[in-house]
Amino acid sequence: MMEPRRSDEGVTLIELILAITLSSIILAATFTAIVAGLKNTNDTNVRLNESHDTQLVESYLPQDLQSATSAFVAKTDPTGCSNSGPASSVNLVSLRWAETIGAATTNFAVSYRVEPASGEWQLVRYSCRGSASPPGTLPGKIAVGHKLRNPSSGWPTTPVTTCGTRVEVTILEDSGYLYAITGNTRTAFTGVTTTCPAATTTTTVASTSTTLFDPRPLILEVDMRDADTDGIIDQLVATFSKPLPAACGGLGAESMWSLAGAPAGTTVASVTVAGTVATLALAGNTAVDTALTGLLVSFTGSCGADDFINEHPVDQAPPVVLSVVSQDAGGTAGKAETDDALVITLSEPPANLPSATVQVNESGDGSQPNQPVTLTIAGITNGALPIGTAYFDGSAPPPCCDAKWSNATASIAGPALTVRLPGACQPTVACDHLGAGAGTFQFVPAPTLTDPFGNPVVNPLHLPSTDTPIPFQVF
Ligand SMILES: [Ca+2]
Ligand SMILES: [Ca+2]
Ligand SMILES: [Ca+2]
Repeated sequence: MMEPRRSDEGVTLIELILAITLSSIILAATFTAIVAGLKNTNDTNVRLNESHDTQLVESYLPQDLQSATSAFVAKTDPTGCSNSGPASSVNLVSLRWAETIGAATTNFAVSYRVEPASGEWQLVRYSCRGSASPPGTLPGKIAVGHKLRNPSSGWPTTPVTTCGTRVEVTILEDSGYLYAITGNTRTAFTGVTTTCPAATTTTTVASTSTTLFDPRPLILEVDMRDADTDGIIDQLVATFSKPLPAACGGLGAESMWSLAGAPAGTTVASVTVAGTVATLALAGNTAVDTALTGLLVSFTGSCGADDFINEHPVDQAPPVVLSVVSQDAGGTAGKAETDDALVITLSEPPANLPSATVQVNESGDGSQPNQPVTLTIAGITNGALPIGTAYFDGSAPPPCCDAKWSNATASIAGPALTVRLPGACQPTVACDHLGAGAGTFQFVPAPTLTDPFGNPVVNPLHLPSTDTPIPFQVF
């Protein structure tokens, strides 16, 4: 089975996404999760249920461990969020870390607690994020383990042990099934006094379970999409751990879902269920914003799937090109002059300018009039883009004709990306041979130009339009 992608609270999402980006860099984060202590049981159903829960915990805990830079294992440690959980809950481990995307640092806190709910003891993952440390935002909450033993009865004295970057969490199910999940953290924890544990050994605990438990579908990931690429989020796609009952979709199912931090007027218009996936069509959103960093999704279903609250959706909505404008500061439209600029406005700020200065090239065969000329902006255009003809003076001597600006400035202000020409070009011919060009232009973004979550910028309308060619003079 493929490793389930989980989003969970933005926390883990961020981690997931950054893990993909940084995994090749942060060798220390190299992660191995093992499930140890599998116990023989004669009851196939119990074993299947146990395996299922193991997979659920595995889909969350190891990734949190991989992100974490500090841990707290005291039973009374709070979640690290503004909500400390019910008084009867027992903390197994709290994890904290921070991630920096662009100029913003976000602090994360996750707590795994054993607490009573729905007539059983559950392993509940609290998570929250925010600019404060520790974050005090509304916590997300999801049950990742069911049918656990009462924490006051029979659990290991020290269910969480650490050694360097290795953390092992032992969980005791009500059936007597005892298992451990081990992961490696990015850096060795501070503030953890537990000494290195002995290697995990298989443990058999007397069974107390008399009721088989059928695990319900549990949320693995919520994705946020802009299906028609108009810059407005219009769809949420929720993936669960197992197929959803029919009652989770269709008429009335939209009332099970609630949104926080969505643009005014946004509602869930309909829910379509297919297998493990619920697709929510949104209505009423008019905000051009493919980031929606404050959006939280909650599910309180009566359809037979596990509830969750305050899930940060995974951003799968690419930045959309809304406009492309050429600014002629030098006075001759179509001729590259000092302070001329190209301004590309997007539905969200791009995350990764190649640098504050970029190389701009105008290339073409100017030895003859009206030959096609191309524009290349390193890291911003997808290679050399045609910009029309007659940008060069055909009287220029050979070799002809490339003009380069190696120190053009690139800057981002909100969703606007501006590339501005410096004074002097570096020609293979004299810059005074540059003439005024004319033609049509279509901006094709470099695939490396993305939002913070790696979605490449798209130009679905091919602005400025060349589908219906219009005159567009660059610079
Ligand atoms: Ca849309
Ligand atoms: Ca986005
Ligand atoms: Ca100009």
